[in-house]
Amino acid sequence: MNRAMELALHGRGEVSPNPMVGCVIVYQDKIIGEGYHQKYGEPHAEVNAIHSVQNKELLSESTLYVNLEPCSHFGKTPPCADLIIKHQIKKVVVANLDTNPLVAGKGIQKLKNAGIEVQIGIMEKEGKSLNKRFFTFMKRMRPYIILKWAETADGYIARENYDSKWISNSLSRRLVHKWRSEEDAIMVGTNTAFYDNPQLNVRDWTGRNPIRIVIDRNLRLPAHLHLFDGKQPTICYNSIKDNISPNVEHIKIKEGNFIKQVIENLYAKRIQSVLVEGGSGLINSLLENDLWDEIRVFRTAICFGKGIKAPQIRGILFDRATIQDNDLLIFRRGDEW
Ligand code: AOF
Ligand code: ZN
Repeated sequence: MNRAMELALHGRGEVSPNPMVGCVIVYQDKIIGEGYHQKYGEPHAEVNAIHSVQNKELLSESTLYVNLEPCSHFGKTPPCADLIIKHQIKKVVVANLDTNPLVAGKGIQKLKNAGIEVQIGIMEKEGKSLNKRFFTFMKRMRPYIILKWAETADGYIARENYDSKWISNSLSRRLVHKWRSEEDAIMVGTNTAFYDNPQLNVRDWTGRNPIRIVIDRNLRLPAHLHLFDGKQPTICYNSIKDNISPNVEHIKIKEGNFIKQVIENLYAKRIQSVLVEGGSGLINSLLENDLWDEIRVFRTAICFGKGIKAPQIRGILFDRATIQDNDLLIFRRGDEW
């Protein structure tokens, strides 16, 4: 199962909004086949693993390990459960049930009905963590939301003039580029877009550029900002107009809870994860509405004395690291699964 999850990770950044799935086939304690879900819309892990087995006659005496329940539905591809049954695989070991309502236990049932021995829950926690984005998307019907900021030792994220230089260091910033490549979208508020003029792309790492999302209720942001350069798909949520132009898609939000509707719209667009890079206004409104899953904070020894207050951290410390003169602290909700 460890190997299956290792394989699954190769799909990172390519399979969303599908989960990352890997599969290993074992005959007499030897791996005879491997595969993983490589790209959204393409064959599932089990199909690739079964196809990789040279001597298909061994399958009826083999065990198949897969980190997600084999699917039972006709989606972009036919059901994996049917393929497993067709090859009369002896035993199937699964980490997590598929919470997609189209599957949700039906895959397991199909296998059992065909007389296949099924074992569920091996490395369940690791599997949930691996596919935290997919499971959150299914359970909470919204993207997995990561809040990120850098703060001084005395709790500021910027000076009064919004200058936020000298908090994070070059290595931390490079790490953020890696993070950008791992999520479907990246989101900033109006002030961050205006004062930092960020490009929100992946320059200091190798990987795919996320969709850029900016909140600009009253359309105050000037068109010359990097965000509107047309180099990446960009969405601007506002209260004024719906419009699609080559450089930016404007989406009008109705009266009511603005940020909640933004997140609902991201779900409707099947954006499975979003990295929120500030500023404090946007992050605070997400925290207040309980719309978050993970907080990643860089903390430096420098003090500003005054400025723009950092949001209040919540959650449970999940991981920490030292990156040159920054401490990196990662918090999670603690009620994920
Ligand atoms: C599996 N093995 O490798 C994956 C599964 O549109 P489709 O056909 O690609 O189906 C997508 C759904 O299938 C996805 O939402 C999830 O429930 C399941 N993904 N299942 O047996 C795989 N990637
Ligand atoms: Zn499948």
